[in-house]
Amino acid sequence: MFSEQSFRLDGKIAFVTGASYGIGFALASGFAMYGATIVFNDINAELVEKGLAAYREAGIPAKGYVCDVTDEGQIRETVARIEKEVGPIDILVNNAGIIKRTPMIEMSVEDFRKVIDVDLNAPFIVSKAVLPSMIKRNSGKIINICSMMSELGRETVSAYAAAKGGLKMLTKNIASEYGEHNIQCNGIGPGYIETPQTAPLRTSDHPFNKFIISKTPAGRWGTTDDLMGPAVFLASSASDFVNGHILYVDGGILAYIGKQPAND
Ligand code: NAP
Ligand code: GCO
Repeated sequence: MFSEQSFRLDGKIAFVTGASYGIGFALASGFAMYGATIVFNDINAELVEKGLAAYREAGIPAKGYVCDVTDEGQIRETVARIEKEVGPIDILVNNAGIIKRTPMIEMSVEDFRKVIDVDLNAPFIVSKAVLPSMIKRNSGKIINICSMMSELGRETVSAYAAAKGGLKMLTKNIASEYGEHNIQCNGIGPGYIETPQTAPLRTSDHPFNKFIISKTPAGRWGTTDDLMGPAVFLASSASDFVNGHILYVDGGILAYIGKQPAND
């Protein structure tokens, strides 16, 4: 029955990948505000220590694990450790991701494969490791961090768009295959958000900066705060009948043809 408690996450354990900083850190912080226990990983000890310090500063008693999300052995071991040391994972956010901006015909196959590995293969690997326990408990939430590039292409991001387009369909497939076990798998598609990943695009002299602002009805870049409420909703029982949906949090980019350039 819906109530004001429906958005609460008390007693839930949330595992957010790649969450030492950036979007992952923000989503985990939002979950903590609503009562969740936070577990995260990152690719090296330095980043995990950086993340632990940031969570401590925010008053969040998070636990951090060092592992590479593309390595199935490391992921299986880490999930087993989390379930032993903290408890069963109720909420999984496949957030860890990379991007390589190179014209496609100049991109090496190795670089293309690396982006696909982190941004698409890893969400498969981590979800595959977490789902059996969710099935046993007949309950679970998986949130995949998609992108504008799940729907749109642009120059230099062929590998990233291919991965994020695939992640949209992996999200729908997990929803289809495991929905009968009261598991909801949805995506969040952030627009253009101010994080280290987009920092190169936000320099004052970069034409992309003005371009994005002209393409966004909200007339601004998004912040990680803009993503926290949608993530809490998808992690909570308030969204128990939302499944296979990609929630675009983009200030309206996907709805908008773009502002007409001023007559110079
Ligand atoms: P970010 O600042 O680059 O953070 C990504 C995190 O994932 C970093 O901590 C990164 O570690 C970690 N990571 C990368 N590869 C990993 C691996 N193999 N194993 C474990 N951790 C790994 O990115 P962000 O901007 O916060 O984006 C987070 C997610 O949102 C990504 O999936 C991204 O594609 C997506 N997204 C971002 C935007 C945006 O505008 N920023 C918009 C839409 C979607 P390192 O520091 O070592 O790389
Ligand atoms: C880019 C940006 C985008 C954002 C995001 C948009 O180079 O176009 O990095 O890909 O990161 O994915 O939703």
